Amino acid sequence: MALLRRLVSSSSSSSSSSALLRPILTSPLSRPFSSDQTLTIETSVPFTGHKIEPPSRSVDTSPAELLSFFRDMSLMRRMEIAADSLYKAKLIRGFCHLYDGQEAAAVGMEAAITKKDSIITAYRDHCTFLARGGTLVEAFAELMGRRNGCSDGKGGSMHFYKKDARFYGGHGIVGAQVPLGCGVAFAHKYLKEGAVTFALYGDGAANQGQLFEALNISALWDLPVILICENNHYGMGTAEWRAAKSPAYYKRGDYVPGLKVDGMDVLAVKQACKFAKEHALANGPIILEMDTYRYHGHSMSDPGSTYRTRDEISGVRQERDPIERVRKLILAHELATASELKDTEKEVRKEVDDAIAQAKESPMPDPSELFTNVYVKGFGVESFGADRKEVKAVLP
Ligand SMILES: Cc1ncc(C[n+]2csc(CCOP(=O)(O)OP(=O)(O)O)c2C)c(N)n1
Ligand SMILES: [Mg+2]
Repeated sequence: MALLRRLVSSSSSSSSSSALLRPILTSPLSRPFSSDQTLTIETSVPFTGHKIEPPSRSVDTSPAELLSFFRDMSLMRRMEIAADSLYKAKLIRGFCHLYDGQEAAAVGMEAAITKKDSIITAYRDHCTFLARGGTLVEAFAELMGRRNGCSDGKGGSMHFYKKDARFYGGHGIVGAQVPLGCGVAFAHKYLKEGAVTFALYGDGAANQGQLFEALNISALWDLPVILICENNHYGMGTAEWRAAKSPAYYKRGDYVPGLKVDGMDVLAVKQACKFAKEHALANGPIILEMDTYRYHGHSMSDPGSTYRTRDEISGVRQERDPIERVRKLILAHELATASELKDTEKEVRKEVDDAIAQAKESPMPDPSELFTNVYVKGFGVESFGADRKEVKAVLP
């Protein structure tokens, strides 16, 4: 049972509030807390460190932050479930990897950092985009290949971007985003920005050679990069024990410190990311392994039930679900009633439905856009034959 201490302090929580925050406290005076009061909550599982002393399990939060966590994660869950339906209705085509189950990682990370910091991830990217301040309309329009999408409808599910919030995608080649993230961290250091990069990858990607190469140079140059291994225990249909000699991913950096984190506990994620950011700015890279779970199959072509049991999935839902964990905390501390939380879920549902309707109104990209934003503007690209002598085509 999580330990909650009520502090008398009326100062607001030290973390930045979420981009999606909409307080749902309707009558704060009837509540035992004011919305910005500091609450200190202990994580249910301790952190485990590798070559580093782990941070405290006591996490500072506030009623407003817990309510925003509930709302944000519910919105993400609803978005992913709606994307599943749109895919089945053939309104979304191509690849589509859903994030439901893993929401605490995206939301907790965002609560610990600012938009000066950068994030780069793989193809399971819808919720990270939302957490960075992207809108539901941009997300659904992108999924449906429409012009109002966050990548002008040309990237689809795997290639969400939000450059103004330093979200650099959205990458399909397993592990390839990690060296890119280390490069972004190099830029932060070179430009003396005091910012860090969070480079996310999966347990399957953790076995990729390029990760170790990028980590070596990042450690050598003390780059402010945080490698986050979102360990959902499967790489497509392969369980981690079939793919990894050592599934202790937080230790896999050898000489680089690491931390194992309960990735289903949004407060633990927030604490770990705050700690990692401070560490990375002062000392260079650190690995965070987030122990998490995906409810859906790997992608829409995977029912997700042939390589794991239904009991395993329902067990995680019952015991570790990140949204239910926050709901219980809110109810236990009377920050909102069960019916107010249900109302929030109804609001979220409507918000998602409205966004889908709006996204459907967006036109498809114009055929003249086929090559724009693919190659550097103005450079033009020449396509050669195999002998590099004969120019086959000149692209805009
Ligand atoms: C270099 C490369 N190899 C193989 C693939 C095919 N592939 C796509 S996702 C995936 C599994 C990755 O699993 P993990 O890193 O655990 O991420 P998760 O899907 O669980 O989030 C594989 C093998 C690919 N996209 N790129
Ligand atoms: Mg995985």
